[in-house]
Amino acid sequence: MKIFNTTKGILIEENNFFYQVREDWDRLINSNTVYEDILERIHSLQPLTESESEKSLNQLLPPLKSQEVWAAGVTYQRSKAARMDESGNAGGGDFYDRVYHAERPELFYKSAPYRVSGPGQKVRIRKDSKWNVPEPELTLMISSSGRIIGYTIGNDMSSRDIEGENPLYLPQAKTYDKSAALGPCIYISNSTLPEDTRIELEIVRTGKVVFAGAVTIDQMKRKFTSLAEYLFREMTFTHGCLLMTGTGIVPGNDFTLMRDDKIIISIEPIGTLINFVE
Ligand code: DO4
Ligand code: MG
Repeated sequence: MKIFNTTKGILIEENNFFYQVREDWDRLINSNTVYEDILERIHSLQPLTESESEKSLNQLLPPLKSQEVWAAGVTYQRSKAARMDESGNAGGGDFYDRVYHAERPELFYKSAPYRVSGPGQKVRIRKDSKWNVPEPELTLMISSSGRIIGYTIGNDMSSRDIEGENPLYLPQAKTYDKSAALGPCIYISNSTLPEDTRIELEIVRTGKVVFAGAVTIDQMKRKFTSLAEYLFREMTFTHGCLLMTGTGIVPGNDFTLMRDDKIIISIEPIGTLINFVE
């Protein structure tokens, strides 16, 4: 089942049929039984026509309302290697190696909901940065009781020169207007995602693919449940929250994003998130 947030309200896709649900996003999404709750409700609803659902799907919003966005870092070997490389001169390399092997994960605040870009919207690179990449990340939707109830796709836009200069600059490298993109929906199922779930990234510049990469989630060092457990240890999330789980795809050191680049992130069965660089 997929739950889309649109300018016209909430849209549910189940078995290739689309339904409009009149409900507040925060109330609908923040339930450990959201899958069962919705199944029960849509039985009494009339599916939308093809043109009605197409119209709503053209007006997608990021799949959140009051939820904060958090992120985990250095959860894949590739991320560890890239950070150690970029921060070598600042003496920060060792921190990344240590956090990769430590029991406690790296967790950081990524975005307030109003700074998040949705499907088709612009993401930004900072004006005071010269080295920027998208980070394609499987993102967990977690209920206020700490339970993982669904998945979406996240882009954790990052300024590599700023975080590489000094690890203490991480919040500036990671958190600024339109530095987070999420979508296209919250995917909900009563089973967990298969180990061989692939995260794919493609970056297109003036019609040409200038970077492509992929990783499977079994390459991740940590368990999703453990990340959620650490996040909820000393914090309450009244409306639940979203947690990006780290990147396993980092372009080579000679790559930086440019204005108008198209960033395409796909994770089946969730879908594809497309954004453009402002
Ligand atoms: O520690 C720096 C950030 C790591 C990160 O965002 C990632 O691994 O995805
Ligand atoms: Mg990241």
